[in-house]
Amino acid sequence: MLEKGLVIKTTGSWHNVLAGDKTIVPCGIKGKLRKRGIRTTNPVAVGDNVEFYRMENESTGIITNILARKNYIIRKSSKLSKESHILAANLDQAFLMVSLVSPRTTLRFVDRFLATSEAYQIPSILVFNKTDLYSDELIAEMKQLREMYGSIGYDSVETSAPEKKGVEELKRRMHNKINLIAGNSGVGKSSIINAMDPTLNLKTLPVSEIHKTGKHTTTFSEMFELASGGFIIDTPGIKGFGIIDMDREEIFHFFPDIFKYSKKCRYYNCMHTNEPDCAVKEAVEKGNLSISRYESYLSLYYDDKGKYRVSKY
Ligand SMILES: Nc1nc2c(ncn2[C@@H]2O[C@H](COP(=O)(O)OP(=O)(O)OP(=O)(O)O)[C@@H](O)[C@H]2O)c(=O)[nH]1
Ligand SMILES: [Mg+2]
Ligand SMILES: [Zn+2]
Repeated sequence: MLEKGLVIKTTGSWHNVLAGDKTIVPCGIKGKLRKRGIRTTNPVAVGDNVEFYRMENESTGIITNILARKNYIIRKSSKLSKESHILAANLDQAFLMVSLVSPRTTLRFVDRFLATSEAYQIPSILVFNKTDLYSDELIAEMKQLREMYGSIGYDSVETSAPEKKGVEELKRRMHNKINLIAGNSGVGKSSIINAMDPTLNLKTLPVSEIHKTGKHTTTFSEMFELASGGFIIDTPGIKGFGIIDMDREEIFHFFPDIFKYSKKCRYYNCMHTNEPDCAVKEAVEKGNLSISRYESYLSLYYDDKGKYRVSKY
């Protein structure tokens, strides 16, 4: 019998498929599937909706079809390679976890992530974690940042793992959706997921230990079903979305606040750098557009040869 399922984990040639009856069926792939579609090293990714058959023994299965993807995020297999590795598919939204202390997330990192999420057309939400460690100054800074990003259209949530702050709000926002969680190593992604659903019991490490190994604690791609409903992908090794190439001339399209002002620039092909009568620069001078956002834009614009790679974060 042909069944439909959701790929929740991939390890080499095996793919764990969550079936309609809630059982998890390790599946191989029908040979023919491998040749189709985009040039990827993995034909099936976490988040894929698939059709599969169970084998006679019923404990394993074979995937025969991948249903059309709403979106997907990729990583290039190597710098020169034309082949990509699909990290995850069918994301409903992404949560970028940031912290203002230990470790401090840079705004450059935040803005690169948000621009990439715009390019992928994946709605993003900021999560300010470790608020229990913030001084009064940092609380004030967080408030300003939340207002600034909120005015562009990015929601944010304040969380603390030990205090369980914001945990219910995250559960609500993630309910019945496929959610990606990203952020620098040590900001507390796994800790917050554990706070949302202690049965998941993900491995976490003190920040001091992370620096010693230089590696993310989370090292493989897996999707977890939350007891409160919905799925969450705790991203390993990638701090952001993986690689995306943008043409230099279109980078400002992925900064909604800059894009808004760009329509009033004198030149239709204004890049908002040195051109006269640039409405973007005027907005920065008047304080209507955040300087840090503009600087993030420039840092992407002046990146190597106009192509920017998110892996450079
Ligand atoms: N004070 C405080 N510490 C936290 C909070 N969240 C996480 N931590 C600590 O920060 C350290 C790193 O947390 P992890 O959850 O492992 O971080 P991660 O983002 O999953 O890191 P990677 O898997 O390496 O990407 C651990 O020692 C946690 O206990 C928080 O809200 N407040
Ligand atoms: Mg982790
Ligand atoms: Zn301009």
